[in-house]
Amino acid sequence: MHHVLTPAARPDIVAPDGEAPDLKTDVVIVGAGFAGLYAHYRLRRLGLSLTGFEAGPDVGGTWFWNRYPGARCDVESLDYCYSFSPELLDEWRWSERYATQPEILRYIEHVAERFDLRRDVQFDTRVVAARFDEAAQRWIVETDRGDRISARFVIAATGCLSEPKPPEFAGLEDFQGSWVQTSRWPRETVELAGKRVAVIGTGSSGIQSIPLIAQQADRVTVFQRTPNYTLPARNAPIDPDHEARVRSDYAAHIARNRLSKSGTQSRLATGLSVYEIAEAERNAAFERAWDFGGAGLPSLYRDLVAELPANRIVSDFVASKIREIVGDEQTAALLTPADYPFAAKRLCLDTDYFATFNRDNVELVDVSQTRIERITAHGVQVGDREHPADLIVFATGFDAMTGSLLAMNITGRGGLKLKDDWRDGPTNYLGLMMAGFPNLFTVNGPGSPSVLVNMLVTIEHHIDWITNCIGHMLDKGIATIEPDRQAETAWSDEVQAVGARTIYPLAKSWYMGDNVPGKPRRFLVYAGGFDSYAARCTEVADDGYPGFIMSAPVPGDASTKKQAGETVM
Ligand code: NA7
Repeated sequence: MHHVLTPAARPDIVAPDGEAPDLKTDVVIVGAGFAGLYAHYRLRRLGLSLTGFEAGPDVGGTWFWNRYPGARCDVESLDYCYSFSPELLDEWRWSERYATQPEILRYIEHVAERFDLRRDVQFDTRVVAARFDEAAQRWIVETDRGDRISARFVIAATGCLSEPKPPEFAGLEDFQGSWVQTSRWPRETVELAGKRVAVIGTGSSGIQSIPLIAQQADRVTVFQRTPNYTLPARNAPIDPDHEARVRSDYAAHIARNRLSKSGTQSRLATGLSVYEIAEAERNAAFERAWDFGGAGLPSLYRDLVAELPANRIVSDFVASKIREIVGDEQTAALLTPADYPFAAKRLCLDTDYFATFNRDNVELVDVSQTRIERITAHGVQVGDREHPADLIVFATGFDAMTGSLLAMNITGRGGLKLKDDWRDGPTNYLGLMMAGFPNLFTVNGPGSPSVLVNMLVTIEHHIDWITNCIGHMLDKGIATIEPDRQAETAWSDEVQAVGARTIYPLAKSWYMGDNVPGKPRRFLVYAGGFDSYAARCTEVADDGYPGFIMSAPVPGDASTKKQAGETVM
């Protein structure tokens, strides 16, 4: 399923003069995960020529790469799917409340097949540079296969959690066993039986995989730098009654998702303050939420997450659950987050995570004070103890939100490099576009609601907005669009101000850039809720794109279709 585009393969395309690119296209779409594929679907309908690049050998993005044991979505299946096609919604049936990685990947493959979305994608190809040519008002995109493409628009559908942190431990080259990253888990079976496995990292990937690794491996040593809050998923086959209710009016269900803060609807939210409820009643409700499973607990009362004393009530409840489940008191204490509020780091959902530490073959090693010193030939050295291992699993996370964009070596107007422009942290307008980088759209970019929201909702929203924007430009004969600096600064300041009013800055997390050494500390997500964000984006488009600069085409450039040209400030 791989084809390479060459001028010979596209005789309709004429290379422009100058540094002749191999190919001229209307839009380069980087990535063929959920976002990239939907971009192909929508933009094809505008009649544009598309060229997609995907680093992996097939579609799937995040769900292609993260195939570690236990990888599963933490948004319910009936919500974590495309909504653009009623027929697709109707014909695809999910088997579980929370879909596994293989099932989600099968779904993405089905969508690619059904709508013929692989057609314009060149797989096994990574974009290594993108430079805006001001004279031609076009992007020159280069790949690791040596392609040079001239494109009018670039859509970075590159994912929020796509650039894994490299294992940052001295001595790895001396290790005589083998090692894997959860985010690059091999497609071949990784033999765990009879192995002593070291797992480094207890974020979502560690929390999902450790219980399954422990069922197969001989011994598991878990290295934990920071304990995480995690709630039982209570995954199960989809509840037929719930499914029937959703399907009885799926369109209305989706419409409600789109009008919500998080792109999903909690089945537990009461709308009440925790202080309006008597303690016994509240504790009973907490217990029911714990038993119901999923991420509903924090939504039970409206002030549980954002208000610190209320947050303390729910974090104490989770701590009591950990003590109840984990037999060894010291291990229970180590597994209990102590120095940051509930849900300030991304909340995890698990299946039997805490109970796994009751197994005889599992040991928890606290590396919060004494750090992992190095990897030795035979294991992991912490202080004066060497923990033997045959296999090391790095579940150490990603250079989130900005990593995959910066990895593309993007250069805008006047030779401005994105990595210099973002030296103090990312800035953009609406999380969609950067000043000085015309016609380059980011999907779920930093400063948009992205990871705080059901990503399928934000993906469809961003791609729809981008498609409408490009459609508007084609109609009006506009060559380029980019935000003005003032609008960019105002938006970026607002993202920080909204973030500062939340609990997120109170933890060290990838939301804040804390997990990557040297990364500036800055809140990377818009926390004002999807509903108000989407309304804002609609308003900007309806009002003729205030905050954006639009320019007329270069004389003689037929690719803009219409020559009218207008400037909108
Ligand atoms: P996360 O959530 O970033 O978790 C990474 C884990 O690895 C976390 O526990 C880190 O501890 C730990 N880590 C990272 N570097 C080190 C070093 N050098 N030493 C010890 N421990 C380390 O990534 P995930 O892949 O689990 O999840 C990412 C998201 O994907 C998740 O939130 C879901 O949205 C899906 P730390 O907490 O930084 O002290």
